[in-house]
Amino acid sequence: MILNTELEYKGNLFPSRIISYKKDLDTLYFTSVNNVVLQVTIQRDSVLRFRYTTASIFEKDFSYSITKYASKGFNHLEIKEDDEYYIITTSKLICKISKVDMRKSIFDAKDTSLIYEDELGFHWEESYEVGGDIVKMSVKSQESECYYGLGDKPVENNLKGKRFQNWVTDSFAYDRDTDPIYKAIPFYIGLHHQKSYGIFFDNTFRSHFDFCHERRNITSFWAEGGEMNYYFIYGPEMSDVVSNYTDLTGRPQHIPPLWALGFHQCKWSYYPESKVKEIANKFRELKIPCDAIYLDIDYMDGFRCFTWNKDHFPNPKKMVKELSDDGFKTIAIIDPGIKIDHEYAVFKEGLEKNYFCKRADGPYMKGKVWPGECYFPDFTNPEVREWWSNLFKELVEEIGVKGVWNDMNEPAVMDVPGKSFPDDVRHNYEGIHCSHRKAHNVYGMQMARATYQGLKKFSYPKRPFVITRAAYSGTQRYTSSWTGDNIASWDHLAIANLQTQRMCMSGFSFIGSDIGGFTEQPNGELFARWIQLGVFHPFCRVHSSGDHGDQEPWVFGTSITNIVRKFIEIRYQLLPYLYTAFWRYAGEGIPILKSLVLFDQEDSHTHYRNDEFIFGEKILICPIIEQNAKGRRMYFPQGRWYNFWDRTVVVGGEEKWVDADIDSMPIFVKEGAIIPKYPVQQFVGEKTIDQLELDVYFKKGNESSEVYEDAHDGYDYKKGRYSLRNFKQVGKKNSLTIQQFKSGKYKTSYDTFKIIIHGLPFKIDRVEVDNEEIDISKLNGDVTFIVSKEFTELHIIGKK
Ligand code: MIG
Repeated sequence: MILNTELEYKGNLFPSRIISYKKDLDTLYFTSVNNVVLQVTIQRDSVLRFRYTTASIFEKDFSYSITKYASKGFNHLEIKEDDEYYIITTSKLICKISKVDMRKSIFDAKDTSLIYEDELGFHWEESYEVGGDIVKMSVKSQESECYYGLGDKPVENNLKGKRFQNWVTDSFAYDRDTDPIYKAIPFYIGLHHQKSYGIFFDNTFRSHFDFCHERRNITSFWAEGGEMNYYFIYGPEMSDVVSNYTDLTGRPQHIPPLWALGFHQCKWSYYPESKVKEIANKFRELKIPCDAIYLDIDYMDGFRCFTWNKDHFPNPKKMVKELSDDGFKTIAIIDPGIKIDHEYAVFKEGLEKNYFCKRADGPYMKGKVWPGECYFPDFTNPEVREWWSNLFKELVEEIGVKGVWNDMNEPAVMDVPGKSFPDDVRHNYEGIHCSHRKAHNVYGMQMARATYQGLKKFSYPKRPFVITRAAYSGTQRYTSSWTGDNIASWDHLAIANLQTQRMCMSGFSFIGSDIGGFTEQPNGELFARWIQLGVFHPFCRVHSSGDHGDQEPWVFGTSITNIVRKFIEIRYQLLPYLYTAFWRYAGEGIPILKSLVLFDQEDSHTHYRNDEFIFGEKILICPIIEQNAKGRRMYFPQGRWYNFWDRTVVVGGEEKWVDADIDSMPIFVKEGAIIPKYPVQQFVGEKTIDQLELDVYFKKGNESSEVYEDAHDGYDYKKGRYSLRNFKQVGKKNSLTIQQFKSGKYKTSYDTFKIIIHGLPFKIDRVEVDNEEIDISKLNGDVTFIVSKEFTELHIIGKK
C-alpha cells in the first residue's frame, strides 16, 4: 500500500542527521550524514543567513542584491549543544538546529517566544533536466499569522492564502491577481503575536511562494535552481524588518534631486518638438506645476537607442535647453534591444566588442522588439555595463537630458512564448557564467544599474535620475520605478494603491503608477481621483498609451483641471515634508508610505486594511476609489487625527465615515505633527524660498517632527551641507512649547518661519521666543506668527 505521505514526499530528498559542526568567526557549518551542509552566518544580532548545499561544498558566494555596505557584526554570540540541538544565541535571537534532521526554530531572545519554525525545513528535488536542485523550504504558519511584501504583486496587502512566483515579466494590461508581473522581490514579512520577521530568499532563479495556500498551516518557498539561500530578519517592529532588509539589499545611493519629486507628465508619445512645447506651455499657461516632460520611443530614429528622429526633433539640444529655461527637465526612454543594423554605431560597436547575449551553442540572441530584430547587451557583464554607461555621454552631457527611463528590460521580446529570452541564453554574471534561468530576474536590474552609472557620470555635479520597469531586490539602490502598463479603470486605481504600498514595504519606496491608467481612457472623475492618490506617491507621473485620447490635466474640462491643480499644488507645498521622508528612507530604509499594519502592527484591525496608508511619518491618506462617491468609510489608527481640510479632530481606533466630494479626499494629520511647507511653485527652483511655513497641530503630550533640507541637488549634503531641524512639541493644558534642535552646515535661503498653530485648546496670554515676547495674529481662526529660524525655544502661554 502507498501511503499518502509517501506520495506527497515523493521525489523530495531531506538532510539526514548532523554529524559534524565547525565554526569560522561569524559562520557555522553543520554537515549531515548525506553530505548536506547548512551554513549559518550571524550577519547581525537580528539577521541570520541560512545557506544549504547538497553537494558538500558551496559554489562561489555572490549576490547582485546584497550591498557591500550591509552592516555586519553582532554584540553577542554563543553556541551550545545538547543531545538534540545546536543552540545559537545572539543578543536578539535564539536559533535551535535539530541534530536529527537539520530543522530550525527561532525564538526572540528577550522573551523566548517562538517566531519561526521549519516544518519540513530544507528539502530538494534533483533536476534531471538541467542539473542541480529544485530547492525548497517549508515553514509552519503560526497562529493568526499574516504575510506582507513581495514587491509589485497586484493583490491585497495580506498575502495569506495565496501563491505567487517571481519571474520578471512584461505584463501589458495586467489585472488584479495577475502573477508574475514586472518585478521579482523575493522578500516577505510574517506577523504573528504582534511580532514581525522577514524572509529574504536571495535566489534569482524563478522562485515560488505559497502562503498557506496549498496547505492551510504551512508557508513554503522554493526555486527552480540555485541554492537555498535566505536571510531571516527579525523586527519585532515591521519597520525595523524593512529597514534591516534595505540594510542588506541597499538604499538609494543618494537622495533624488528635489525636482524629481515634483509632478511629471508623460505620454506615448509626445512628438514632434512642437507638440512637446505645446504641452509644456499649456502647463505654464494654466499654472499647473510640472517639473518633467518625457520622450517615449518615437523620439528615436527608427527606435534606435541613442539616436534622434531629425524630422521630429531637428535640434534636440536647443529644445531641451528651451524646455529647461521654462523649468522642465527632459527625460528620455532607452530600451535594451539594439537594432540589427550594420550602419548603426551602437550596434556595430556592441557586435565588434562581443557585448551581445548569445544562445547556448553560440548564435546571437535575436529577438523582435520596437526596432524590429534586435540583439541585447549582456548587462551582467561589468565591461558591458561600463560601455553602456558611456553611451549616455551625448544624451546627458551634450544634449542636456536630465533623466533616463529604462523600459522593456525584463527583457521583453515580442511574438515569442514567455515574452522573453529562452532559458538557454548565456550570461556573464560577473564571470560566474550561467544561463538565462539564473540571470533573467536580474537582467533589468543590471541594465538600470548601468544606466544609473552613466547618468551619475554625465550629470555630475548634479544628481542622476533613472526609472526602471523591471527590478530584482536591490534595484532601489540605483533607480526609481513605476508599476507598468496598468488600465484606466476604478479597480486599477485600487491596485495602484496596493502596489505602491507593497513596494514601499518591500524596500523600494521610489515608486508610482501611471496616473490615470496606461491603456484605455479615464473619465474626468477617475482621473481626478487618481491624481489625488498619485500626489501622495513618491514618484508622481501621468502616463498613458495615448491610443484612447489625451490624458493631460486639462482635457477633462475646467472643473477637473481645477481639482488636479489644487492637488498638485498640495504636493508642491509638501515637498519639504516628502523630501524629509526621502532622506529618512535613503538613510535608514524607513518606507515612505506605510501601510497601516506597518504603522501600528499591534492593532489587529490594521492587519487586513488595504486602502489607508501613512504618507511620510504623520499624514494619513485614504483615497476614494469608487465612482460617484461623496465620501467613504475608513479606519483611523489609534491616536487623534486632524482633518487636513477643516482641522476638526477624529479619535482613532475605529472606522468612520468621511465626506469627500470630487474636489476633496480624506487627508488627516497626526496630532502633535509639525508639517513644513513651501509656497506653490510652477517647478522646483522657480522661487527662492524666503520663508518656511510650519503647520503645528497641537497635541497634549509630546511629539517630535523633523525637517531635512539641503541644496536639493548635487552632493554637498554628503559632506555635511544639510540642514536638519528637529522640533519637539510639548503640549499642556495651558501651554505649548516647541524646542528646535539643529544640525548640519547648510544655510537655507529663508531666515524665518511662519508658524501656524492649529487646535490650540486655550486662549493665549502671550508668546515668548527664546524668552522674548512677540506679536501674534489670527488666520482663519488659527494663531500665526513669524519667528527667526534660529529660535531654540518657543513658548505659548495660556490665559489663567
Ligand atoms: O511595448 O515605449 O510600459 O510605459 O509607454 C510598449 C512605449 C513599450 C511599455 C511601457 C510604457 C511605454 C511603452 N512601452
